[in-house]
Amino acid sequence: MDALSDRFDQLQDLLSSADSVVVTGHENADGDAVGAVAALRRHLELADRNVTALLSAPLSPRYDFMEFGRRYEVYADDRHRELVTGADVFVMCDLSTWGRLGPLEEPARAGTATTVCIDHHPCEGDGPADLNLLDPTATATGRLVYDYIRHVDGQVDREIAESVFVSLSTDTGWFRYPNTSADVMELVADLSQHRLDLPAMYRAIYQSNSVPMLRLIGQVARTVNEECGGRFVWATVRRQFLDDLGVERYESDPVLDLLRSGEGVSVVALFTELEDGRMSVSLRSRGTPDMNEVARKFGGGGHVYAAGTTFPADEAERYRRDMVAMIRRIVGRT
Ligand SMILES: [Mn+2]
Repeated sequence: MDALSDRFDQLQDLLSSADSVVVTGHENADGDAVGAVAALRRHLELADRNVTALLSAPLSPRYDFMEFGRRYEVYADDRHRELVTGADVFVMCDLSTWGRLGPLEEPARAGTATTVCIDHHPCEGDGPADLNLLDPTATATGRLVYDYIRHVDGQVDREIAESVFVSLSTDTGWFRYPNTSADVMELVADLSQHRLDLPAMYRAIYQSNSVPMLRLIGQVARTVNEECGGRFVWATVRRQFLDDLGVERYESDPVLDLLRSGEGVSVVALFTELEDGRMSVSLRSRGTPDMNEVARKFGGGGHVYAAGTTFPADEAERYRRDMVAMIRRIVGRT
């Protein structure tokens, strides 16, 4: 946090003189992106700033319990373009590449706002924005937002506590991943004092699969491929599965959780056929090999433990074969 202290001061200066601020996160916002955007939005509201939280798509219903569920807008070009291009400050959370902004990328780049990036993903260079608050050692981006709020002596109310908790709990896989430090647990103890109902939050985030989704998990489980003596497993979610089973809202996390529950599994790759023919890829490991490195070779990125990318429609099958072969080689060596 000390290393960011000067940048926190710069951010405070920037925000205190801004007439309008737009806050957003990456496309397909996960819990950390949502939590970080939510906490910063609420902080700015409490500080009497004119702030709008924009997301590129509706929140996953898993996060409907959050106060933030009623506090954001879904970006629509006809309604929000001027707001984005004319904002004084544009803050992007939990991403450090413009491409992950989805439909907000173009207006954000075209606008005159001073851009700010708050993130914990490994990033080459200084970061994409005018002011970059980057700390790849931070457990979650929500943690960085929380540290900023404390740095400027901002009030922490229930909505901020809930938001930061969502960031921490989801980016640590509900405190199961190696990034769950003593420091994180101390912060959780502090946040819990704000009447957070942790069992209810767990149910909402992790135990809210629809029956079609449960059937899909079973279907994918039947087609798991095993490599390197079971240390590497991969599977594909075909469009056909979703159509046949009537899955309306597909999310990869429950499938990934199942795959990595296998004994001795150290690397998981999940390929998902998208409607437009592209293929999205989610990679998970227990720390080695570095999933960020694998994803980067295919135009994506992420963390050591979790990374992803998207294959273009015309090359999807070939890229998948190449990626499986590459991971097989790397895992085979270890
Ligand atoms: Mn994150």
